Amino acid sequence: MQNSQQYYIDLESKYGAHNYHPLSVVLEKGSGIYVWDTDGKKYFDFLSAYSAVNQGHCHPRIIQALQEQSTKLTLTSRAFYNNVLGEYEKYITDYFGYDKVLPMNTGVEGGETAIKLCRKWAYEVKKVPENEAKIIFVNGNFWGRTIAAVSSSTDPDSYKGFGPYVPGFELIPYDDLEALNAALQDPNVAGFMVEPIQGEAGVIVPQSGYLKKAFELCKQNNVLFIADEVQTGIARTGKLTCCEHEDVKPDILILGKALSGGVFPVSAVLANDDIMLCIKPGEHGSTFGGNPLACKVAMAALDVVRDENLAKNAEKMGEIFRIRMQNIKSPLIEICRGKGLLNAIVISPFKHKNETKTAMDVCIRLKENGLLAKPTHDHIIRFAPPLVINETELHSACDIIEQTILSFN
Ligand code: IF1
Repeated sequence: MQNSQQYYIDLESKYGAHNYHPLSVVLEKGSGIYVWDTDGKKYFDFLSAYSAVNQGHCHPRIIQALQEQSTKLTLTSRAFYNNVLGEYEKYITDYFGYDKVLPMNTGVEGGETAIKLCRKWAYEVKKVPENEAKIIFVNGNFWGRTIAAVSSSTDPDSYKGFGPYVPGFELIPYDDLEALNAALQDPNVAGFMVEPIQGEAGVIVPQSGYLKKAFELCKQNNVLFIADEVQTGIARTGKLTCCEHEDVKPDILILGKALSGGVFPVSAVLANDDIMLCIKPGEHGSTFGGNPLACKVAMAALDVVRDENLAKNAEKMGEIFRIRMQNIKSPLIEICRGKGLLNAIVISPFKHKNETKTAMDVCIRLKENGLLAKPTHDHIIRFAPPLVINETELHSACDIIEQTILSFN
């Protein structure tokens, strides 16, 4: 039937590539922390488009910036100057405390850019022999879907069947300083790229002090510390960047997702001059990177983060959330972990009415009860609401999660 949710689901199935397995809900409207399906049912959005809508859906200030700029000038390419890019570059470098920014679009392009920049720096500054530069990654990393990104992946779903792979990448265990120290002894190592909290791996928080020590080890060995804060950045974990929790200022900082408040893809790579100026005209770029529409949207999105104190709110709400989860008396929840409003619960496989159930079954029932969340790796549910959520709303959402979990007892 036209306009039923099944109608839209069938359309996607018939005409779209089958590269996703969404929860069966069709959304048509979003505002703040809520989304509505095509039947008018309202949900708490506890995924926030994988942390891209930290500022909440359709934030009026961001949408206003979009509307105003969209009638003036949207894209010039970088073949010409535009009157917004420079203003944005000043704004974002002040905001995060770096000399320079290189604007891109998606998160994975940010990662690609960081790796190119790091390799270039290795040859020009560190004097690594040509084509010998190595970048160290950690097991379980996720930074996107390009050939380079899957070449560094340890998840067969991501890499299997897509070879041959990009050379020059090395893998070590996450949260393992000894392994990092050993890997850094190779003089051809140029960079260490890491998520301060691993998102896709299941919200894996390293031991306290890991980032700080890893950064110091990189410094001792003249290796660039590259932070992939595409998911953890922009207030999600209770600070502007997750690295700030340990007073670490990465040599290269990658941002994406919430940089536009979820309006469209905007990413950025930040670094100081000694690194950023290694890339010369013609050596890197993108048609859409730094377009004036994106620049205005990103400035509005970052204004909102600052003016609405979203980092502080994420920190406070996150603490309440984890306490609420820890107080649920159910054998289903093995553990709740996270920082700020990037959290996950681990579900132990369980039987309900003689059927084996997984995190997906919990998410389906959460959806029926008015809260959207997505499982990762069968047994983990990530909870990441927009950072504009207030305490009353958070408690209502926690009530739904608690009642849903208890309904399986
Ligand atoms: C998908 C997860 C989130 C990222 C980090 C770079 C990128 C991502 C740390 C690339 C992207 C996504 C992409 C999305 C699923 C998703 C995800 F489930 F895989 F773990 F966010 F939680 N660095 N993360 O998390 O950014 O190019 O996509 O803009 O469907 O692939 P992108």
